[in-house]
Amino acid sequence: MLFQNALIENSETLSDIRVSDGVFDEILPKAEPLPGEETVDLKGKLVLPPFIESHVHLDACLTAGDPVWNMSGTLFEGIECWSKRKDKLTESDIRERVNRCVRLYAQNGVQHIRTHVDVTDPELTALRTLIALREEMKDVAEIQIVAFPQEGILSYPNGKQLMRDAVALGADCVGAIPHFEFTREYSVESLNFALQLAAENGRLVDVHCDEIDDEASRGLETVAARALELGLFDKVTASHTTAMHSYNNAYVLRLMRLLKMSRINFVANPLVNTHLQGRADTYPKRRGITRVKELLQEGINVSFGHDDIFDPWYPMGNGSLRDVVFMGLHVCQMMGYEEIMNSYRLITQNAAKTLHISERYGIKQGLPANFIVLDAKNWYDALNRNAPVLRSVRGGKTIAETTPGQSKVLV
Ligand code: 17E
Ligand code: FE2
Repeated sequence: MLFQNALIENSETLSDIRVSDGVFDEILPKAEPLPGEETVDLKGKLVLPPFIESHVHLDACLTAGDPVWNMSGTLFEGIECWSKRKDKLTESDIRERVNRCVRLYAQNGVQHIRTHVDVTDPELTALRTLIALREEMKDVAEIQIVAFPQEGILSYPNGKQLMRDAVALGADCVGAIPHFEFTREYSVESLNFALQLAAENGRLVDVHCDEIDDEASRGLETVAARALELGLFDKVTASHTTAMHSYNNAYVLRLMRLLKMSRINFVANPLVNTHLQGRADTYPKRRGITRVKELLQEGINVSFGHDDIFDPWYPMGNGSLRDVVFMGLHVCQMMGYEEIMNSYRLITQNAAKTLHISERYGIKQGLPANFIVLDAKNWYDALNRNAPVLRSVRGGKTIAETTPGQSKVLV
């Protein structure tokens, strides 16, 4: 099959993309159709590698208000609301919601999802269900699962064993939540345990790290030190790190050296953390987003995630990573021309590094023919006009299509 007239990744010149047996066969300025070859005219639209959701909680998706709404808008009330919902979790309930949510992502051009799944549940119901769905839904999206101890590892009954069980059942990544543990000692011990568990079992790491407006929350330095010492390096990701917003600059200067040496990845969730953070402030109110611009300037990998789709922590969410980038550029003050133009990387190539899939991701000869087509000429245009994803192609097959609406001015 030949996809003609694509503008690949902000290129100003057209390309044709030949796909054979589900793989990118040739990418050329101009290719003649072979006898009998099917052609699709992409009409000079923007083509990107598929969007990657590098941080979401699929087990909790689409549960906002059930059984109670989060009235304060804090992370901690969200955890209490979720704990009530967790009591009613069943396999069929999780299946139905995750199916709807992954399809919502598919409409928006997302083909890879890293989901945190709460394992502070003696039955591990959500984890077992997500592991089954990871296989069943692989034609829609590639799902990566983090064993996420929402209520702590040391501060939850049998927490360490639940983490070990989750890894034995097949979780791809090990999580932790140092800022939620009862004490600083527990916080450090939970991180030592989590990174050691990952190292012993050949898994990735993704820690909910310092998601609090407390400048004394310093799980990050422990994560980075262990990533370096255990040789895990870029297999490790620190998510949220919102306390870094509040760290003093002298400490950040010292920390940055370790962060670079450790080569860990960062995920920021700009929609959700501008909503959850600053809740104990009067005025001025902190934005509570990590130092994205400064990390990128130091050559450290950062991706952006949605975090929530209509759940106890966030009462909105539509599966559009464009909205995540749009918010992130505003709140991180990254509105220079190049910053806007290249910001799709936060939800494509940078997220691929976070998921540790870079070597099999991208629009390159020989790789799986996965790509999306946006109703725009480049990313700046797509972002500014909220252009729909016209088509999502996975393994050479179109798995989602959108027909844009039309509006007219009548005067
Ligand atoms: N759980 C958590 O600890 N932090 C979050 N941002 C979400 C769930 C969404
Ligand atoms: Fe999260």
